[in-house]
Amino acid sequence: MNLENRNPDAPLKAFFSFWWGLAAFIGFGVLGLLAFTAAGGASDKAYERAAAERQKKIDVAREGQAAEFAKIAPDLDASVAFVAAATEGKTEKPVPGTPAHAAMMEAQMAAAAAAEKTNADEKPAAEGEKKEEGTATAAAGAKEEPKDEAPKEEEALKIVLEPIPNVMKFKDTALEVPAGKPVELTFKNIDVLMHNILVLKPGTRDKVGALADAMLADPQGMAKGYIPQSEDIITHTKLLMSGQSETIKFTLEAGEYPFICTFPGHWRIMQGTITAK
Ligand SMILES: [Cu+2]
Repeated sequence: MNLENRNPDAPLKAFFSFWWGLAAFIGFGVLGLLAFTAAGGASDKAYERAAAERQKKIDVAREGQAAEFAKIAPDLDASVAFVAAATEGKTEKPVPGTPAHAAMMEAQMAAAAAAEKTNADEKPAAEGEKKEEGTATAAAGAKEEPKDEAPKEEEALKIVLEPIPNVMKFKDTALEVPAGKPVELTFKNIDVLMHNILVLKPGTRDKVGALADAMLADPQGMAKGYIPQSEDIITHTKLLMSGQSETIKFTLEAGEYPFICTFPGHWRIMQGTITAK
C-alpha cells in the first residue's frame, strides 16, 4: 500500500472528466442548435409563422370582445340605437326642460281638458251662459279649432295678455271690453313659470282662489292644471308651460269680472279685473 499517494490514478480521472465535460457541453449545444434549426431557426419564414400565430391570438381576443364593442362602431345611427336599447325603460320620466317633458305635460293637460269637457257635458249648462260654456269648452280643448267663428259676424275684440316674468303678476290688471261683444283673449306665457288664466263671475275671486289652493292636496292637481271644478269659472286656459299660449273666447255682460292664475300660490297677486261696459 502506498500511503503517500492514496489515489495514484487521480490525474488521469481528472483528464477524462475534463474531456467528458467538454463533450457533453458541445453535445448539448449541438442538440440545441439542431432543435432550433428544426423549429425554423432564425429564418424569415419562422418569424412570419410566429407573427401569424400572434395575429391569430389577437383575432380571437377581438372576436370575444366584438359582442360588447362592435355595436359602438363609428356608425352613429347604430350607436344611437344601441344606447337607446341599452337604456330602454331606465328613464321613466322625461327630464323637465326637455321637449319630451313639455310633450308629456301637454298630454296631461289635454287629458285633463278632455275629462273636464266630459264633466261639462254631463252638467246642465247654467242659464244664459250656454253660448259661453260652449265657447269655453272648445277653447279648453287640446286643439284650438276656429269652427265656431263662421256664424259670428261681429269682429271679436282681440286682447293679448302676458305675465311679468318672475314676479307672478299679469302685465295688465285692468282690462276693458265692450259689454255683449265677443272677446278673444290670447294669454302668452312668456315667463319661465307655469301660468293659466281663469275668467270668473263677479265677486267670486276669493271663493275660486280658495278652491285652487285646496287643489294643492289633490294628487291630480297638476294634471287638472290647478283648475278647480266651479260654476263660477266663465272660461279659462289650460295651465300653460313656459312659451305656450292659448286663446280663449268669451262674451261678457256689463260688470266687473275678476281674472286670476290658479297655479298654487299665484292667485293672490296674479290677478286682475275685466270691466265690461
Ligand atoms: Cu301663475
